[in-house]
Amino acid sequence: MKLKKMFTFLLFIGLLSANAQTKPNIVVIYLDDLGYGDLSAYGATELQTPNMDVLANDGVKFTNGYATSATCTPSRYGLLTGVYPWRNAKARILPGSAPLIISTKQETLPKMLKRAGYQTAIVGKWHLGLGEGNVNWNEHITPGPNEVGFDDAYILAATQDRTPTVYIKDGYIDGLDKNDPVYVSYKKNFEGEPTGKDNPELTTMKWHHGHNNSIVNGIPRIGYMKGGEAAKWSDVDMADHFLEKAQAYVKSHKSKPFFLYYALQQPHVPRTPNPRFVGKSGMGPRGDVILEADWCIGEFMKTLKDEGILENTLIVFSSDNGPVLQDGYYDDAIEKLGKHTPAGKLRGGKYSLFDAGTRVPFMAYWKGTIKPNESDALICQVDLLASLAKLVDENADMSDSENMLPVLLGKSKKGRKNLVLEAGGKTSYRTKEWVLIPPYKGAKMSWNSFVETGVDTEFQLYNLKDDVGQTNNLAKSNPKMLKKLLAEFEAIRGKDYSNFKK
Ligand code: NG6
Ligand code: CA
Repeated sequence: MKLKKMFTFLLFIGLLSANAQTKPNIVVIYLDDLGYGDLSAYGATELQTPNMDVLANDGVKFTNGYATSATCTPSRYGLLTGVYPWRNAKARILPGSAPLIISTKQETLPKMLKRAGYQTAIVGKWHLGLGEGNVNWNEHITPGPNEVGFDDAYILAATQDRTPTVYIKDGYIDGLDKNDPVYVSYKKNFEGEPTGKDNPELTTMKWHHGHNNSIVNGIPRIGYMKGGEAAKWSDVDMADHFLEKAQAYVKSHKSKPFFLYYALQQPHVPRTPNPRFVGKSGMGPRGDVILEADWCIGEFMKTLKDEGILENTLIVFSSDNGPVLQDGYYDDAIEKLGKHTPAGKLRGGKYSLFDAGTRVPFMAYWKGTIKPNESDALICQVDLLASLAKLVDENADMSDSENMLPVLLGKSKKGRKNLVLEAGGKTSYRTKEWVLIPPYKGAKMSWNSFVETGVDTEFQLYNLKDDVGQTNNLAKSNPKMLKKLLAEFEAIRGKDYSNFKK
């Protein structure tokens, strides 16, 4: 009798662990400002990205994969909530002192996966705000990632070029010395603290636009900060630091299904390659940090393999917005670019309503399950919520997210019918073939004067099938299509979308 009980118990445990293995781990690898043409798998010839290429060439490589926005905060909002960022007026590039813009009551990707039994974690860039305003950085900083679904969070609060320049672990500044408290302000400097503007002699990186407030590690930042000496990050070690955290997480959580959002900081400014990568690309720091990110991804994949979980892990790779060269510092990104085309054949870049603003590298890799495949299906990061919910057999409170699981896994090429994309608060409409950009008031070039924003006071209509570079405006010659697309766009977006009235 006893033996029989023991046997039943063992069978039960066996079933439990078998069940655990039916749910794959899910990793989202998310880069910052990596362009459609920055990977060799997407046609770059001047840069080699062998590890990212594995994900593209041995997984599904999407050629019509989109971020929801041409900047960071809104894109990350769309990715994590399944809601178009233009529905939330607060989803704009945030200062490091901004409050959390995801409601703690809102559905999120990690919350959904938690309900499905997943362990959830973020390592890397957050940039969705923290706290409820007037954060005391020396106490528990909340709400933040932990309150919107992440069991574990090891983050940089905003961007590498913004204060506070410290890591935050589950709501507490990592390595903070209580006797040297951290103060942050985006309004005024703290008395006696040097700034990039007044103390250029203390800087090792030269600012060219903004980026002239507090100086940390010789780099002038956006935003002021005082204190927290021991907790300040080392810029050149940031990539290694996040990689180590991501690897450690995988090792310590591999016995149960996990969701890891690994949000690398490259190639956003300030570009600070570790000395191991300096000069490796011949393209200056921007190329060097892309190679560094590629190496990190290779090392991370090795960990998955060594831990025996590579074949039970779905990896989705993408970038939060398109590429930019000079974005706040003089760092040779333009001077040393050579023949490299970060946007590939696309027009525009970060900040742009043209396609390079939001069309980004997008791959899904799952060794042994996904067959290598190139897909031109229209898919967006906002779809991960619904698609992954389907994968793990969980309900999700969906808004703009569409179930693209068969597309994600390469079993179907029937993508979305349409998308409403955002740049600088302005929106455009994309179908499989067409792009409609309605008229807006505003600058034709971005603040750094290097990127076309796509803003015009005339309607723009492009057929991407024959004109991927968006040079031939068909708005006047094809009024029928213009009318049709405008009606479809307004049905989703509403009529009150433009700041421009004729
Ligand atoms: C802009 C910054 C830019 C970059 C960007 C955020 C200026 C003039 N420009 O406001 O350098 O930090 O914000 O980039 O300050 S993002 O990828 O996080 O959206
Ligand atoms: Ca970005």
